[in-house]
Amino acid sequence: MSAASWTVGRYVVETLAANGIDTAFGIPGVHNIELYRGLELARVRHVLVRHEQNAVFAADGYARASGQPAAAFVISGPGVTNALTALAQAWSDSVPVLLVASAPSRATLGRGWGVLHELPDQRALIASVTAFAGSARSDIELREQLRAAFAALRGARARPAYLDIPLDLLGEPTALRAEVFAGAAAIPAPPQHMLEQAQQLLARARRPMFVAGGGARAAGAALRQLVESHDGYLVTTVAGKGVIAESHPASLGVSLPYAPTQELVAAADVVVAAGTELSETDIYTTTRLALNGSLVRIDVDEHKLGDHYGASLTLLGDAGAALQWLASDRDAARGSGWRTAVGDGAAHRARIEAQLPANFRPALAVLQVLRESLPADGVVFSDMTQIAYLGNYAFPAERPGVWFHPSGYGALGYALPAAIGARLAQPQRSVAALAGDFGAQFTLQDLMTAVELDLTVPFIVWNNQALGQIRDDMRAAGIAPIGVVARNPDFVALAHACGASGARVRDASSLFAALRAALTRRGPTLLEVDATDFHLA
Ligand SMILES: Cc1ncc(C[n+]2csc(CCOP(=O)(O)OP(=O)(O)O)c2C)c(N)n1
Ligand SMILES: [Mg+2]
Repeated sequence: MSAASWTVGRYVVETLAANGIDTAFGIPGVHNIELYRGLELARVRHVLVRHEQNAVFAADGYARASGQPAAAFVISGPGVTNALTALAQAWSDSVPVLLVASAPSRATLGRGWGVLHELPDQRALIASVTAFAGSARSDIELREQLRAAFAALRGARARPAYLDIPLDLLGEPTALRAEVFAGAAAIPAPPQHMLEQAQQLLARARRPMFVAGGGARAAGAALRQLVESHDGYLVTTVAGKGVIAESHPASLGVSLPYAPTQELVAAADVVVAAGTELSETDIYTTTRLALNGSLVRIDVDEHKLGDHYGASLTLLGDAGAALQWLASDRDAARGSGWRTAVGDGAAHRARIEAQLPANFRPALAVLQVLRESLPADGVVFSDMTQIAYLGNYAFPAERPGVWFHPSGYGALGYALPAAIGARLAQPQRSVAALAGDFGAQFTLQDLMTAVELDLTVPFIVWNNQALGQIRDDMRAAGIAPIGVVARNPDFVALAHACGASGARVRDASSLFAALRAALTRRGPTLLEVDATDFHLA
């Protein structure tokens, strides 16, 4: 096709490519085929998935692993509604995913004529889980919406964006050409006078505690200096996992859900919470941490600063820049003596681990084997399963970006498609998926995508023959366990039927050997771990 006859569909793809998007996960349909016209010419790779939810989960994994926005292409109506759960997951965890959908033709929109794939208001359905949702009626409007979508994806708090384009518009010729939209402006540090107030609070602190979330992921060096010079502690959320090595003496790891850490946070006289929502899913067991000291919030999201915590001091701006400023105050190196008196991270973790029930040991062993079999920069994508709730804390992370979990929204089925996306984003890194026996079945069909693309992805299925957490919760609540035991497929045979490798393992040394082999084999390997009869050696 000559440049003179670009369609709007091609213009969209060329614009995505010009702005750094090199992969689109999707499923074509008659409504959006015009998006596919330009895919090859625009150097954008298309990855055909087996369900639109998985297109967005894969784009999410791509974005989390690479830090770059990723795209998903879906059709109007069912393509959009299928994608909605995964988009909500990306919203909840602040992941920059762009969903591009078709819409029925302009003349029919909102009229209720019952055209194919009709929704009363497709854009409205999506708008609440995106930072920008546009529905274009002309190429000129589309151009402004693309600009706005990229601004949202690259915003201070990166979040999903959505565009829908009527199918008749997608096929129209346009004189527009791809352009590179201006990059996001650097996020400013909080105002100087606020930083100085935080500095003074910290200078007087006797028992300082730092809490780091995803917004502080890039601030490891500053956080390390701060906890060292103040003899304080650092605890992270899952999104901040590994921001400083979890073996560092000041690190309490991802332990906010555990009583010993909640007690330590309550005993702190200054708590600096940087780039974290401090939400229920960061803490569990409660929606609000008990605090007795002063709370300093640092966040790019103004809304978080005014939430139910009622912070003593709120710093609006980039958490990394703020922490760097605070850490550069060399005179502040006074050493409060708190950590020296109370004990370091390792001693604290020993207290947590002493409280874990004995039946957690097999899961702990599997997490340890996973750590040992993966290279230092290997990545794990986990699902909503008991072993992952434990792994949020217990999987050892010596750097950020090696353990991902669908924390905020908690959507089952996340792990496998997200791992596929991550492996495509970073083919030089080892990527594994970890799911429970029930959650695995939500998105298992995308094993075929990994087979088709020869993706080396070990897929560990933690098979406890139950919806384990729900069963345990029912028992604890005195409810007869109903709907929590499901008949499973023969996972290994199913893997083989898909053309994947597969094996069943029930001891740590076989798991280690199987994982090492899976990490070098072309194509995916499903490893079913027998959780009800697992041997630690
Ligand atoms: C989409 C969705 N539906 C339902 C749930 C509720 N839920 C959370 S965990 C779970 C059971 C998962 O079972 P399994 O994957 O076997 O993990 P286990 O708890 O046994 O380790 C369910 C139904 C959810 N989180 N997401
Ligand atoms: Mg289970």
